[in-house]
Amino acid sequence: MVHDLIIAGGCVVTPGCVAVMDIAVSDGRIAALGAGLAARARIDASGLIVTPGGVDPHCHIEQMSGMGLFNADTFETATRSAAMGGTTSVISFAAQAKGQRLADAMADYAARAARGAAIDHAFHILISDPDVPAFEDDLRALIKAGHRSIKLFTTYNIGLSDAAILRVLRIAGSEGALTCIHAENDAIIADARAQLLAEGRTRPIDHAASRPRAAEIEAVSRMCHLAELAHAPVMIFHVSTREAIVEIANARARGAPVWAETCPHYLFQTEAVLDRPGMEGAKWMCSPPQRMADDQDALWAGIAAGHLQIVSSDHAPYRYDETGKFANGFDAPFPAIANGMPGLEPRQPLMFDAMVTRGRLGLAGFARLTSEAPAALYGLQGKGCIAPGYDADLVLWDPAQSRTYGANDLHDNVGYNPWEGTTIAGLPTAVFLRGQPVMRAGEYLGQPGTGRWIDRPAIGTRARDLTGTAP
Ligand code: DUC
Ligand code: ZN
Ligand code: ZN
Repeated sequence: MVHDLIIAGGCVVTPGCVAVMDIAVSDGRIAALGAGLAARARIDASGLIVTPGGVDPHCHIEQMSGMGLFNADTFETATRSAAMGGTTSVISFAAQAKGQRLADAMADYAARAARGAAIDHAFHILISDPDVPAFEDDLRALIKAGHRSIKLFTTYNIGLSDAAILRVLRIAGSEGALTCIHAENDAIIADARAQLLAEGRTRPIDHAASRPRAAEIEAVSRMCHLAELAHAPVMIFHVSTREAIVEIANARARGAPVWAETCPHYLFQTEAVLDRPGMEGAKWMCSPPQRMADDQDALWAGIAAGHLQIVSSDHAPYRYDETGKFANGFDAPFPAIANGMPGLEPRQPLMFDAMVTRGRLGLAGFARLTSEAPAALYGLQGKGCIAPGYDADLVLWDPAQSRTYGANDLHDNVGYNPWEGTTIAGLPTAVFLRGQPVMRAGEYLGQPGTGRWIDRPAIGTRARDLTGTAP
């Protein structure tokens, strides 16, 4: 058989092995792996590493924040940036405004993504108001239609009560959806914030003290118990502390249906980034905040032990100007500064540098953490693996190339790079989405509107065991 394309002679990361082989692509899918395959076009990948396209299951795109501020990125700019870094699938949020029907929120986000996205995408149903008309009917219908993940908060002005969370978990569990949770204790945060403000401590570095470790630890523990009680799977978002990992590990050991992710800014940054001169620390403000070196060690150990299964970006883009971080003034106190930073583009290069170039858990671990596990756990059909039948979402990496990030060299719409000055070794040199190049040699080749919505007939938490599989 003559295929459309062969990517020849790369070191290919498949679920079973890492070996030099050819990848044959036909009709946008991986048709065969092996040697001596025939095709109409051929790309020489010798000396390169070929991994599955990155799957980023936690990014905020064209979304209104809890503070009522719109993201800096559109679907067009965010997915351009993702593709440039080697990510070919994203899950962002269909965020329900208070009083809005869930079905209307989903229709709005889906239409905007269909127009703008250049890579494939799905949505978490973000619940901010479970008291709207037809809430339960809409939620069940959306899950049945393939939107198989939900997002909720225990804090911010859209945090849900434990009773509401339990109600959502019961629906999600019975319909087959995974519930993602931003887990921080709202009362602990409010108390810490009030004390800091009373002492006149308002700078970006004070944001760290305003989200005490106990806030995460307590809420993670509580959410694990609610998941266990409701027999409903949960994904704990952006774990940052050593103690929260212990809570997750203990819950999993009890058999609770709990999964968890962390993000590059918790693995590679500490709260010291918030203590830059003047207001500059605002660039790195996110919640939970970056922690300590000891927490970084615990996160890596938690990944190695299988307690954490995913590294996402939590891309939450706000410009360092009056449209974003300083929408409430250039001297705004920390509670009035938007939380979040860009991360879609650097996630894969940062993780490749740490895991492959520096050897922390290796190539198989990199592919599993950043592609295979998120695709499997969120049920993204045809994504996350280099194997026959899967979409030909592929990244070619040159392990011999390196770069140092500059001040504004990402392809999003944020205007600053929180990784400025960081050197990464091992760079993506070509990225393919369903067999079509979306980046080659640093040139963006994607097209807005060509990304497709990814159907999710079932979530994969029970289908595959991705835990405890450290190499
Ligand atoms: N924290 C969140 O919970 N969401 C977006 C960004 C952030 O820092
Ligand atoms: Zn969050
Ligand atoms: Zn987030």
